[in-house]
Amino acid sequence: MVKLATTDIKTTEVLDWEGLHLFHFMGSSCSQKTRIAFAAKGVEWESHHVDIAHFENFTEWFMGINPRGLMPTLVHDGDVHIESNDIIEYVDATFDGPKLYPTDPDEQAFMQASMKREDDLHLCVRALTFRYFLPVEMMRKDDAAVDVYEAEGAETVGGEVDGRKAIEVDFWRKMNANGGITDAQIVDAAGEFLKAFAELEERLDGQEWLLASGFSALDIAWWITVFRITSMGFPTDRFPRLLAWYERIAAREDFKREVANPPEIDEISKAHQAACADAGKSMQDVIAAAGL
Ligand SMILES: N[C@@H](CCC(=O)N[C@@H](CS)C(=O)NCC(=O)O)C(=O)O
Repeated sequence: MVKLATTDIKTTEVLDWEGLHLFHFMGSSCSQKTRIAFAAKGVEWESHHVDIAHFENFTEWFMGINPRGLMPTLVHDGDVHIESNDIIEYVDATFDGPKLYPTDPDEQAFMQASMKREDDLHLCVRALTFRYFLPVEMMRKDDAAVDVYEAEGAETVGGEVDGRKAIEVDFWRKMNANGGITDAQIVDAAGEFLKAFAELEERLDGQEWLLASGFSALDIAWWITVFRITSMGFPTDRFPRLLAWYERIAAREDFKREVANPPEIDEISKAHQAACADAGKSMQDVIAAAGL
């Protein structure tokens, strides 16, 4: 689990905070995951909404509590935890309520590996999102904002020199240099998800949830990814068991509530996807042109 060392934290006022504080952004998939998990757990938390569309995560204050500048971030009784899957695991272990992590050692090992697989694909989710969710001019981080991001925050996470921010900076700068997310990035990301979804499809053979023992944080984490990319046109229907699992969960109010967009954003998003399709560049068009 990724807990910050005191030396990583430049915004020291949070060291005195009591209770459970979640820094999150409405439309961030990783934030959605944690909010769904917290509701499933039944924990009370104080909300700190950070508007990443207006670079509020790049400010000195926020970078002072998360040197990676990413959502979500948890402050619990003065300790700072980052990384969505780790935050869920920490809250599951710390609070009463329905268990979201398994007790069986084989399931624990599988879950750890599968949560890492899901997290490792985050930049692929991001590539698809930044191309297909909204027009590039609404999504891009201009170079001046990236300069601020690069300059702020500690260089360490958990007391160790951290390379994550450099990966993020590279993503944003490449996106600016290329005028958006390229077809090649879409093909790479979609190819990764075709492989990952085939694994999930196999996992769901003969069982209702990703763990045989029942609903868990693994279903929450993967569902958010499946939701995000399916809603932008990824061909999840190539995987019938995964699609059925996805639709069953999609009908739940606790999931629907956390992934709902404001109607005006939904409208722009739909119009953007329609414009991509009109130009012969929908996600499915780009994938098909690459023979996937
Ligand atoms: N591995 C991290 C990924 C966190 C992440 O990349 N969060 C996105 C939102 S889903 C973010 O904060 N992006 C920053 C930005 O768009 O400026 C986690 O699971 O928490």
